[in-house]
Order: sequence, then C-alpha cells, then structure tokens
Amino acid sequence: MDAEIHELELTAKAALAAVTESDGLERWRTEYLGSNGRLKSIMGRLKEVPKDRKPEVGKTLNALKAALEGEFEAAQVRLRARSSGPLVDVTEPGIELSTGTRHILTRTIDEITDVFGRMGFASVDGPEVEDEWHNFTALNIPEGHPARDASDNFYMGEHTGIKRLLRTQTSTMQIRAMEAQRPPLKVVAVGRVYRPDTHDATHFSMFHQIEGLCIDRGLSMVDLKTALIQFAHAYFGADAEVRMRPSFFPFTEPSAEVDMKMHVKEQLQWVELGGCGMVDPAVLAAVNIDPEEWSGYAFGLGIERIAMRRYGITDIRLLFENDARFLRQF
Ligand code: FA5
Repeated sequence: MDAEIHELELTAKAALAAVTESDGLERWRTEYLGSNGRLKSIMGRLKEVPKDRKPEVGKTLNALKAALEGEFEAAQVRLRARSSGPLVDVTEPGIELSTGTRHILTRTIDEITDVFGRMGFASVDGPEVEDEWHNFTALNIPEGHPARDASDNFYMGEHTGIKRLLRTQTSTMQIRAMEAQRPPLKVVAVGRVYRPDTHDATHFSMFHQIEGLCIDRGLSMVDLKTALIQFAHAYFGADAEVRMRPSFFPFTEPSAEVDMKMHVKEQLQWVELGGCGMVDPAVLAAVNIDPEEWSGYAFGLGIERIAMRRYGITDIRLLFENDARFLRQF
C-alpha cells in the first residue's frame, strides 16, 4: 500500500506538470481528485490496512490529498495567467535605439577628401610619429632652424640614432609621396598633427591638416590659386571668400597664406586657414626630382578651421570635449 501511495503521488504530479490547458486540468482533477478518482479509490482501501498501521497510512493519504489539491490550485493560477494573454504588451512602443553619427571632424575630412578626389587628387597616408628628415630636413628646414626648437615640438626621443617627433604638419607627406611615386603626381593627405600651442578659441595642441601636392611640368601660382578657389567654391559655395597673402615657408617659394572669413566669438573675421606655395626646388632635389624639369605647388589647410567655418562653431575646444549635446547637433 505504501508503494502504491508513492506511485500515485509520482504519476499525479508528473501528469499535472504536463497539463497545458484548462480542459486538461479538469480531466486531471476528475482522474485524481474526483469522487470516483484514484485518490478516493486508494483511500477506500484503508480498511484493508492492519489496525496498528491505519493511523499512519491515513495520515500519509491525507497529506497526499492536501498536496495534490495545493498543486491543482497552483496549476489553475499558472494556466489562468497564460490564458489571459501575453504578459508583454506587444503594442507598447519599444525603446528607441539611438544610432551614433560620425564625429563632425570625421565627416568634414570625408567631405573635403571627396571634393579633392573629384578634382583629381588621390589620397595618400603617412605616420604620425615622424623622423627629422621628413618633418624638417627634406622640407628645407636645416639643423639649428628655430622651427626645430624643443619648445615648438613634441620630441619622442631617439631611436637608432634618429630623432623622432610627433609630426607638426602634414607637409611630411609631401616628402613621403614624392619618395614613393615619380612625377607627375597629384595627391592629398589628411591627418593629425601636434604642436605645443596654448589652447584658445582657434588653437589646440592636436589638430588635423589636409595637405595637397601637385607635381607636373610647367605649373605656376595660377594653378595653385585655381585649385584653392575651385575647392572653396565646391565646398563652401559660389560666394566663398578666399584671400591669399604673401608669406614664408621654408619648403615653398613663393609662399602665401590662405585666409577665409568666419565667425570667431560672434564676430566675422578673416581667419588663417592654411599655407601654400610653389614647391621649393631644394625640396624637389632632396627627393631626387629634377627641378629643371618638374615644378609643383603645395598647400596645407587646417581641418578644424574649415569645419568651424562650415558649421558656425566659434570655439575649437568644443570639437574635442566630446560633449554629446554638442556633437548631436551635427
Ligand atoms: C603649415 O603647417 C604648413 N605646413 C602649410 C603649408 C603646406 C604651407 C604646404 C605651404 C605648403 P601653418 O603652420 O600655418 O602651416 O598651419 C596651417 C594651418 O593649420 C593654419 O592655417 C591653421 O588653420 C591650422 N593650425 C595651425 N596651428 C593650429 C592649432 N594650434 N590649432 C588648430 N589649427 C591650427
């Protein structure tokens, strides 16, 4: 009898666990707890149990009855919850996934490279940690020149006798391009440059430049100015204002500074956007290009200043603080 009671308990519980809908639950109740059910039937056989074991077996049967009734009620609750529909309201609007956007500088770089690409300039690349040859010597900046001063550069120490530094200008890539490719060539190179400048509304110690270099026969300042004006009109619009002022760079002769009108602290001002000029014959000679046969023009523009001009940003520092409220505007 004990074994039968145990067996009944196991089968009843297993059958109940398998019930998935209310009709099945009612069938289970009839079979196990009904007036002609299996529990009643086994209880009816209590009289067969020897007198001395009756209280004990009776107690076991009552406990089984209570347990099965309890489980029946729990199953009722479980099925009712399920039949009253999904617990998740599928009509509720979901949590909106916010998609990121490219940083305004990255977008500016892509747009500018694209404009120059359409003007026939191929993109080239170069390292941010440079040697003195590419950053100075080949660019006609000899030893002892003030531009090499430790206070104007981030020197990285020496490696196998060669002094290294974070490049201060993308003009390093003029040299790399001419070393890698024979003329004629027409390239742009974008990248980070580093200078120990004091931070203010228009200066940062790390910024980006785009370098342009064209080497061909018979080039003149007219070709250079045409390229810059073409770029300005394509990028800023037909009314863009570009101004060139005579200047000096060791690696170009003649040299000029390119200015554009932009907002600085709510006021319209001419802002220096970059430098340019005709590639100095000494630079061509340094990379074994015959200056008698070939001529070139080059320019280097500050990307941050272009982005600021384009999007009316009045402080360069906003570009590097990564405040999402600022970045989300673009
Ligand atoms: C140069 O770096 C030259 N390599 C440009 C050049 C290239 C001349 C090819 C001739 C031929 P400059 O030091 O003026 O020039 O810097 C160019 C531009 O970089 C500046 O006009 C400005 O737009 C930007 N720039 C310079 N310093 C900073 C700074 N601290 N923060 C942000 N932008 C800067």
